[in-house]
Amino acid sequence: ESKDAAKIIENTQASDTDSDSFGIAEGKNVILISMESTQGFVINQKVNGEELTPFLNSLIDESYYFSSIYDQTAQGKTSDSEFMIDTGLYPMESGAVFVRKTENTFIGLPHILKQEGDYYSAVFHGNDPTFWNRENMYESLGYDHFYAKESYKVTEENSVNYGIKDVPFFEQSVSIMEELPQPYYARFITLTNHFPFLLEQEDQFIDEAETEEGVVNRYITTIRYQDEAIRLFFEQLKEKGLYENTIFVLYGDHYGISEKYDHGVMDLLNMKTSALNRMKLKQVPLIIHVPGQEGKTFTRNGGEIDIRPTLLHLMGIHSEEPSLGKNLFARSNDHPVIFRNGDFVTDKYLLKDKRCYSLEKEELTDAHHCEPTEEIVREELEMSDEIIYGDLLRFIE
Ligand code: GP9
Ligand code: MN
Repeated sequence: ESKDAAKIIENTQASDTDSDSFGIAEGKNVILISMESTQGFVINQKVNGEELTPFLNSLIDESYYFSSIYDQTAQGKTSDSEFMIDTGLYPMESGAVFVRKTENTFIGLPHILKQEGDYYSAVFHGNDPTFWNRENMYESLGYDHFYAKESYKVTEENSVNYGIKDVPFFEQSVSIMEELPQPYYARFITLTNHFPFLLEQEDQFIDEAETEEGVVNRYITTIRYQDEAIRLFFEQLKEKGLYENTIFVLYGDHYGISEKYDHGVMDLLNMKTSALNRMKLKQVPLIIHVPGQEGKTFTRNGGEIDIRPTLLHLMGIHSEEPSLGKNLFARSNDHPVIFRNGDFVTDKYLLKDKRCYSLEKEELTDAHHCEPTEEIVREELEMSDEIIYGDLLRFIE
């Protein structure tokens, strides 16, 4: 068993390719913001003449912005995105790895950062610590502390939908952060922009959209609210002197509008409903900001699984721990972005619901165009599954 394990581990050992940006964030604090249900289409998008994300849009002007990153989560939703970012492994086909595999040995980002730079790791999130079994899984992933609901003053007034609203959440988090040992790796998980996107009038900084889908119309307002909350967070970090020496990674955790409602988005964006456009809506924003840096947009494809190697690259860490992600600064465009159900997208082809499309011709194409890539996809998912089901990382020193 340990021999097979060694082979799989060897096959998944990350190898980084150099680029100019290697090490630009070495030794800095790391702040990750997991933006609830935030899809790529909201970036630089206006509705009724108003920007949906004015702050994120301005941040992008001075950040690395990856505009073609895909949601690769499965049933574990937010927790699957966390899992991919911390481990570089794929989520499970059914159920949530956060719930089912807490007993496994993992080599999470917290472990790597602790080892390489004595980082302190913490997660901040206003929901119950038991949600997605986070309290247990964070321990397996190597976190030092989880600031969950009981770390916040949560009242009826400062809550909506799942819990504390993003503005008070960030505000209260900043006071906790002043006490954190540095350098730190801290993840903040927003909550207000969660289905069914409820928001009181006083928090609506933009009018609802006017599509025939109420879910989409409300989504606009909670997206705009989240943007404001993040703007205030940055402002407070600057005031406390916590901004300059930090690298920020902001990403959408997964879709917000499910396919059932996406005709409303198509309507909002004047798009026609097609497999290709549906796949486009699976994009989530990824923004990496290092204070003082010049903005640059990368349109090449990638997925959430690629965030970990990209971050390690910027931090100047050549990690050889198993990972299925690729450094986005060097990722080759013909390597597929893999979805848990076996679908994929490359620069030329899209496999969606087992049907093969040519992106160039924007139409269905012969299945044989997709077959060689399907094989790569199967192998990659299989390696990830073997590591998870076999608990193979326990064989690593
Ligand atoms: C709950 C929040 C939302 O704490 O992270 O979870 P989701 O339903 O998006 O997976
Ligand atoms: Mn979520």
